[in-house]
Amino acid sequence: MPQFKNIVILTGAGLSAESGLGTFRDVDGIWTKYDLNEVATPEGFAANPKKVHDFYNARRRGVKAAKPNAAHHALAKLEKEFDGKTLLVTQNIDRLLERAGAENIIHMHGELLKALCRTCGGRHIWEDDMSTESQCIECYDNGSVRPDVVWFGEMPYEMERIMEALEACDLFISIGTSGTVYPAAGFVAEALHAGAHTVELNLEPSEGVSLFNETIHGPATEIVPAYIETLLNKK
Ligand code: BV8
Repeated sequence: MPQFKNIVILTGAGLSAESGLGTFRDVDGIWTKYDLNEVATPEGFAANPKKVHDFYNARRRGVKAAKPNAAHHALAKLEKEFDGKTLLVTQNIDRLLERAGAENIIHMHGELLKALCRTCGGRHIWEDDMSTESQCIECYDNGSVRPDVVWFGEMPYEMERIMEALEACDLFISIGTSGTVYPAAGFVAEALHAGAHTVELNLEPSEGVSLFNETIHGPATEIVPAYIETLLNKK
């Protein structure tokens, strides 16, 4: 395997599955229990903000109780020990990569432990339940805050920085994502176009599996630490 110098890693809900956080499209996934149009779109929030707050309050409690698993820790170790550049681009809205010690992370779909104020545009840490009466801690407007997550139909965060990183990378690793949600699902094609080696680490083949040079299937807590060991031990 060649010596890589610039790694971009995309992660999805499968990375946090073994920490007890639900995935979306697996057999008992979140979107089998909730209609995403009602709880993960601006229109759904406008129609019934209480329903959306209840949905995210339950997930926020789960995120706070969850612990990083061996895959999160392996990614933090890669970031520390790899003698090149690494960028973690996560679709997940938990903070398990940070809690495992990773630092260079882009939360392209936002963060559940942050609030976004629709009045002043302020973003700040928010770890408690949120409601239609919650007050923005910056402008003190009541009822103006929403979870700082990217809903369907909204532009993911830091897309320019992500595209630049994909153009410059020589290794693209996709972990725990079904490859169904765009623009994230299109990143592997960008990396391939940039000449990167592409690797899928997932429980089962994703929708984009044919675009990966290398695919390893199994639970993240087993295949991610093993793959990262090979990367770090490569001479
Ligand atoms: C955009 C955040 C444009 C909140 C999420 C019609 C109208 C509007 C838009 C569209 C449309 N048609 C298509 C679109 C685009 C749309 C889209 O892609 N829709 C899909 C459904 C077709 N995308 C968007 O709307 C995006 N925005 O396009 O904006 C725009 C342009 C200009 C100006 C303004 C706007 C925004 C998408 C972001 C939506 N937000 N979530 C929240 O989390 O509640 S999406 C949601 O899906 C999560 O973020 C999640 O991370 C993401 C992707 O899912 P995965 O992470 O892949 O999870 P999934 O369950 O699917 O798969 C898990 C995988 O893990 C599986 O493969 C499984 O095998 C594996 N696994 C399970 N266990 C393990 C495991 N692997 C390893 N180990 C295990 N133990």
